[in-house]
Amino acid sequence: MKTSAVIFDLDGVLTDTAEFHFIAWKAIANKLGIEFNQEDNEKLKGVDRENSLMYIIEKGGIAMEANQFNHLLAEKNQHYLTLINDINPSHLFDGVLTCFATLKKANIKIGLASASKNANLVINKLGIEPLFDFIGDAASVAHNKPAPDIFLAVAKGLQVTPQSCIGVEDAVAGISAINSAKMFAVGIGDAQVLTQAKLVFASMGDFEFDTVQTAFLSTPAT
Ligand code: B16
Ligand code: MG
Repeated sequence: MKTSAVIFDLDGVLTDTAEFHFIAWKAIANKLGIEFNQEDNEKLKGVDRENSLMYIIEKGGIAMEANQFNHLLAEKNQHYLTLINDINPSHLFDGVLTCFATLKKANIKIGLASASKNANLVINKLGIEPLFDFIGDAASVAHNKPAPDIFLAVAKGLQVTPQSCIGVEDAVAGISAINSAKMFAVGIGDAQVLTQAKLVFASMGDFEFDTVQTAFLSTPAT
């Protein structure tokens, strides 16, 4: 089947916000007396805000009222917003603009499927908002990654079938979401970690659309 769209994740694929999420979650965890390290942060990649805090309080084995839970979510986000304040086009990963130009030239649509409720703000700061044909809204889907909802919503917004889409993700939860959506999953990062992806590139700078397209075309439809 011909590729009709490539749907990108944001954090970890187009720019590196993981470090900012790490700093903000670590501050919350430490305030609760819970240790939070890079290994924990790795597990939270692609995981939405509520489930990330759930992971931390479960790790600490503590119970919490809804009020305090919501207060901590707001506090983490406030801290995160301060940390991303200085993001600008120079924070775009190498290779992203070249890749987008290749897709435009080939008449392939470009979508965004991020779990982040701050996605619009970040792509604005990166200066790439006008390059997308459709931007998914993490707040409006019923289930977050690893559920396929956000990827399916973006395919719908782009008016293409999921089977004709390629999804690009840096997180295990995101690759699962792409596979569940019956799209072709491309990983960005460590192939030993992203084992469920059909193809993995170490970074967006290594992303070769021809290689992806060839692999996609030679994969039998499921
Ligand atoms: P927010 P992605 C995800 O974005 C991040 O990987 C994850 O670490 C974060 O917790 C999640 O967004 C929610 O972000 O708190 O800004 O709504 O990788 O799906 O683009
Ligand atoms: Mg990501």
